[in-house]
Amino acid sequence: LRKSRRIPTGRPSPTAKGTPLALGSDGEQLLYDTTELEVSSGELVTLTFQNNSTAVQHNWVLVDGGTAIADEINALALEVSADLRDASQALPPPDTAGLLVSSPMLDPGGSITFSFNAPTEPGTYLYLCTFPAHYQAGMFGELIVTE
Ligand SMILES: [Cu+2]
Repeated sequence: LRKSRRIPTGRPSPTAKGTPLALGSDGEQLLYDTTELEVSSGELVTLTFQNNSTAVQHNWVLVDGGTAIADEINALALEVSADLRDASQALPPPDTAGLLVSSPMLDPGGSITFSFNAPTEPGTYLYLCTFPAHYQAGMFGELIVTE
């Protein structure tokens, strides 16, 4: 596992310019409505994430790799929520190795826009929702970074 790059995590920056990306949760399902996003290496991206559910919370977490690191980070988030006995706190600690970007947990109907720099190394990076059981239900997708 490479050392996590320091990328600001999930801070709203409404004035930041950058390639706009948008995705949401898929209605009431434990899925994203977009399971593939494409960006260029290192470019500034401004992502809007919309929780379209009327009932459950969701977030958007980008990891530095594929399923192995996503599994690990999801498990960490679950531990945090179990310790606090609060599913809405199922977030990976900010300094977690392999964590690139993490939005806050959004309430039903909520949305957030924030900016981050895409990874510089071309490849496929998983994003997932770390609310308990959502990742296992299929709430993940791929960020494709091209040169
Ligand atoms: Cu979710």
